[in-house]
Amino acid sequence: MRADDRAQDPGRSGPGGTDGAGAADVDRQRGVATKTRPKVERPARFKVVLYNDDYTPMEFVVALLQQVFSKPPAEATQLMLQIHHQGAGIAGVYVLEIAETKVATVHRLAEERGHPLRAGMELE
Ligand code: TYC
Repeated sequence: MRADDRAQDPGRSGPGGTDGAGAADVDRQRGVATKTRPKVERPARFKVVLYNDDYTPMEFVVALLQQVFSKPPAEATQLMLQIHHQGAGIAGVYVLEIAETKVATVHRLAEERGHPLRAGMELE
């Protein structure tokens, strides 16, 4: 699109667009131009926390961080060691339903193998 087309482009949206939200509204009774801001709320996000324990094998945690949290191998190893040394670490940040599913998946995979690995969620 050319720069001089942009001002009249009916396709754009969002603040200042032509979809009503954020457009200047005229209060005809008082003749006062007012502006309505659209209220767009971001969904809450949750940190999925992995806790250290003395029994879950390091290799299991590294594999889980790759498979469940999509960490590249080197990052998964680093994060596992950080959890091992510091007691806990953030495996990822997600919206509620995804975070809940990640926690449940960690617990299911750990239980299937007889490991005591625990995960939890914290509001970001
Ligand atoms: N501390 C475990 C061990 O020495 C390894 C481990 C790391 C366990 C991270 C859990 O979230 C964890 N085998």
